[in-house]
Parts: sequence; C-alpha cells; structure tokens
Amino acid sequence: MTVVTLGETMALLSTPAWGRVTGGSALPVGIGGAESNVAIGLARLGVPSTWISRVGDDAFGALVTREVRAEGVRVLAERDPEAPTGLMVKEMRGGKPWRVRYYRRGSAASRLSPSDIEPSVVAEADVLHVSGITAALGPGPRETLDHVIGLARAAGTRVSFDVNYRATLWPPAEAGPVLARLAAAADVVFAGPEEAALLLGREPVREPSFGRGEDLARELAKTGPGTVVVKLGALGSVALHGDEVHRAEAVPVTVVDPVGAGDAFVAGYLSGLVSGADVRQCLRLGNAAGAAVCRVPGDWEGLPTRDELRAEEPVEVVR
Ligand code: KDG
Repeated sequence: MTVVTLGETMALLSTPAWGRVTGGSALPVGIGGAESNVAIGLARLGVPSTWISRVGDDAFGALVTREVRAEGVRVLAERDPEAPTGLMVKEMRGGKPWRVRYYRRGSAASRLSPSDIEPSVVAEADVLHVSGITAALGPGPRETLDHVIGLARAAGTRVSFDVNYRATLWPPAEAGPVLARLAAAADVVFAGPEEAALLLGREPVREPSFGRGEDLARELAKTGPGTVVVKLGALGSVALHGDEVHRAEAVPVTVVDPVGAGDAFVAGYLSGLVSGADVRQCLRLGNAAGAAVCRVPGDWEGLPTRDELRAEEPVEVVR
C-alpha cells in the first residue's frame, strides 16, 4: 500500500498578510510543491509515500528535503551542484494569497531526467502519482514523466495524474495536447472543469455544476483513463468510473487559503484507493482533505491527519 510521487518542490517565500515585497520586508521561508504536498498528505493519513525529485546543493534544497522527510515521506532527491533549488514568492493581500511568482527556470528539478528514477521504486509501489506541472518544466522532466509512466505500466503500478495546469508556466495551446496525452496514459485523472475543457479543446466552463462535471468526465474517459475525477471546488466532486457515476457534496468550510486544496483532495482520494475504498468514499475523503487545507494558511500545512480527517468526514480511512 505505497504511493510514489515525482515533481519539483520549491522554497516558498511569503509576504506578511498585508505586505508587499519591498525594502526591509521580512519573508518567512517555507516550501511548496504539488507532488510533495500529495506525498505529505498521504503520509499524514498513514499511507507510506515516496517523493522523487532533484534539488540544488544549497540551503533551500536542504530545507526542502528536510521538511518533506520530517513529515514521514521517503525522499529520493538528488542534490544538483550545478543548478539551484526553485523558488516561489507568494504575495498576500487582505490576508489571502494574491499573486505567486516562480523563479524556477533552470532549477535543479527542471534538469530531471529518466536516470533519476530507480525502476524498482516505481515497480514496488501500488500507485504512481504525477502532475502536469512536471511536463511544463522542460524537455527533460517531460521525458522523465513518459519514462516513469512506462515503468509503472510495465510493472502493473496504477498511474494517477493531476492535470495541474499552471498558466504562468506555459500557454494553453502548448499545454493542452501534452496534458491530454498524459491523461490518456493514466488510470485515474484529476481535473478541474477548466482543465478538463482545456484537454478536450472546449470553451472554458462558465458555471461549474455536477452535470457539467459529469459531461466533461465522460468525454475525458473516452480518451483512455478508467477513472476521471472532476473537482468542483465549493460544490464537491464527481467521478466517472467505468460506466458508473459518483457524486459527493463538498464539506462546507470558511476558506482561509484555497491553495493546495487540489493536492489535499488527491491525497485523500488516493488514501481511499490504496485501502480498497469504493469511488464514492474516495471522493468523500478527497473533499474532506481539501476542506481541511482551506481552513489553514499555507499550501500543505493544513493537510489532515487520520483523526482530523475523521472529524471532517466520518468515512473510514486507511485500514
Ligand atoms: O497546489 C499547490 C502547488 O501548486 C504549490 O504548492 C506549488 O507546485 C507548485 C506549483 O508549481 O505551483
């Protein structure tokens, strides 16, 4: 019952709640990265997880690996002496994240290559989880994604793919076909309605609804994946699994910081998947984990433990 993830984690500098980046600003340093967020979420829920990456041989790289490891995740991250750890700067307005800037071009993780992957780590896992962010980092990471998915398929390891389209990293016309190809190769795909529309070459979704989510899931499923999950934010989530449709209402929450809710959703969902829970239970676990992260500032700090998740949603988690 293990999950392996792959992707870039950056050092994260945040301004104070009402601050901006200016002379004399104090910017506390933390970390953030979609795939390590998922690995941390799984570890907190009792699911053994591994995170594969590259970091710079610098203080930020040491911070990133130390933080992820301290959460109980097995870290397999090469320290690259020739490239820095990526950096992300989050500016806050009115206490909420307002703008995120990346400083990650040429980062250590943008030099990921197939040789960073130990095949047995993928073969021994139950699930490989990857995301579209890695595909946006450059040709090496893109090749690494194809390689790792190939290893998983050959070994019978299920492939989970979160579309995670990041508009600041690449334009939709370039991203759409790449992300659609990756989604088609996965067993489980997670997408927001906008992302699903991007993959299908459809117009952006104006008003998300369960019906619209279901339609998008049906269309995406025709491209290959056995399960398509559409995350509908404050509404909840809907999944198409074979011929079955499952819907789960969101857990009501006062949102402090929504960043990271998608990663939390994936962690909750996968914790159910590896435990043999049915699809609706997986959705409920995902919704509950997403709600927990929204209550707390930070990309991953609010990821729930098993007890915290049970308090949100009385579904049995990891067996
Ligand atoms: O989902 C939250 C992540 O997006 C964040 O932690 C950082 O991986 C990140 C990214 O590239 O935006």
